[in-house]
This record gives sequence, C-alpha cells and structure tokens, in this order.
Amino acid sequence: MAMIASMAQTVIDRILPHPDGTALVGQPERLRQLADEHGVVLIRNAIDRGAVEAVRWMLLERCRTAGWLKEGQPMADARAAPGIEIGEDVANPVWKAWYQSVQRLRPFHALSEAPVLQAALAGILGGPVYTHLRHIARSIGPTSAAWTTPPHQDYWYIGGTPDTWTAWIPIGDCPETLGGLAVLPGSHKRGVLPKRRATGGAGGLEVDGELPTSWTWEPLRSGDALLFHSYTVHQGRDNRSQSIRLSADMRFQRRSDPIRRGSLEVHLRCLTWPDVMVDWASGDPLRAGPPADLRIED
Ligand SMILES: O=C(O)CCC(=O)C(=O)O
Repeated sequence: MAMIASMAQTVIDRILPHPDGTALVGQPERLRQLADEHGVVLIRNAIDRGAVEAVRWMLLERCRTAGWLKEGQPMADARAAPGIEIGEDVANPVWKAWYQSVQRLRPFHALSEAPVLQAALAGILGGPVYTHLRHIARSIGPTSAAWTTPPHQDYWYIGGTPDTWTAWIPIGDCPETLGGLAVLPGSHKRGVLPKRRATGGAGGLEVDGELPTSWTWEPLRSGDALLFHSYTVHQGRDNRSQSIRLSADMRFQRRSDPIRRGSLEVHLRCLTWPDVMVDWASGDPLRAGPPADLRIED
C-alpha cells in the first residue's frame, strides 16, 4: 500500500441538511430553482434500492476476493479485515484488480440510467441529458483519514461544460460513522477556485484558501443520490467505522453542451471499453457510444 501522510477532512463547524429536491422531481422549474440557488440537491430514492443493494453485493464479493473483509462476519456488514488500508490506490495491484472487476459490472454502470435520477437531472439541466461514460466506484476503508477526498471542485477534473452535475451515490446505507460526502452550499457561485496539491485522498488537489465552515451533510440510504454542480466545493468525510464505505460518482450534462473526451473513457483508463463490455449482450443499449453530434473537446 502507498503510504500517505494522514490527512483528515477540513474543519466542519456546522452541519446543515442538504437542500431536498425529492418532492420536486415532477416540478422541473422549482427543482431547477433549488439547484441554481444552492448548487446541491438531495434526491431520496432516486434509484431503485434493490438495484443498488444488488450492486453492493457484487462489490462486496470482490472485496472478499481482495482479502479486505473480516472473516466470520456477515458480508452485508462490510466489516474490514483488521489493519487493512483501503482507498483509491492505482499503484496497488490488489486495488487495481478490484477496480477492473467492478468496472466490468454492467449493473454498476446501469445505476446511472435510473428513471427518477434521469428525470431529476433533466429538470435541473433544463433539457435532454447526456450521461458521461466515466463512472467512478469508491471503496474507503476504516482509519481512512489518509484517503479522505479533500475539498475540491469536480470541474478541475472534468472540464467540458461547467454545467455538469455529479451524482454521489452511496452503495449501501451511509450513516454518520461511515462519513460520506459533505458539500459547501452556494459555492458554485464562486467560479473556478484556486487549487494546490493535496497530500491524500482521490484526485490529489484541494482548494487553496479559506473556506466557510458550515457544510451540508446528512445520513444517506441506498437509492439516494446527492447531486451537485461541477463548481460546488465538496469533500469526503472520514470513515470512522469498522466497515468499508462503497459509493459511486456519475456525471451528467446537457446533450447540447461540450464534453471533454476524457469523460467518455473508462475511469483511470484501467481498461478499454471492449474489455469492460466483453460479457455484455451485443444489442445492449449501454454499449452505444456517444451520439454523432455530441460536441467532444480535447
Ligand atoms: O466519495 C468520496 O470520498 C469523494 C468523492 C468525490 O468527492 C468526488 O468524486 O468528486
């Protein structure tokens, strides 16, 4: 495992609930207003809970193969093996094999197509949605401070249109002890913020400068989706439990807006798409590449 100096989450003094758009999915204009105001919207039950739990099971089977689960415990609890450090670690062949086998799971990618999630995004974006292909899965183990994602804007990594929204999707219920994701509401109105190299966590960059200390966070359940704009500052919260936290990041934009080519690749280029889809049915709609008129930028 790579050794990274311990770096926990940035100070959070006050925790507010996320702006909740669940009841507004059928009222796109009101949902868009909420999203424009805060840059973050929680949609409860955006995805069928059973579908998320099925993906959780597949990820946990792969965690067991990786040797990350404590023996003799119910797999559903995701109890981590003692002393194990788990986080995005491309240099670690065990993590890489876990990640490649997760990327090959069609049901994982299919979570992005959930009808309520898509309806919410169509409302927020105000037009037909294009779903990026680079879906991210995250596994964060206990004593994860070194792996906690620092405060950042997704735009730094995604580029393309700033009007890209990320869905952070817990793959399993995410109570306080598991950490999850905290968001700085309204920060999308501050444009692109200065950044510096971070010592840990996914991505390797963090906001350079003082940040307010009131964040939104709340416990999430399988099926919920936390949506935020690509300028919205957010950070992981430390996993203080004994279990592994599993989650996904999926991105969406208006179909008519430009997209950076990297958003169409397999995350971290850990595989090629033909390798990912090798066992998927030939007529599977998820096999379709981007539409010919998508405005792809390098
Ligand atoms: O899940 C996490 O720990 C952080 C995810 C995140 O911030 C991101 O992917 O942009």
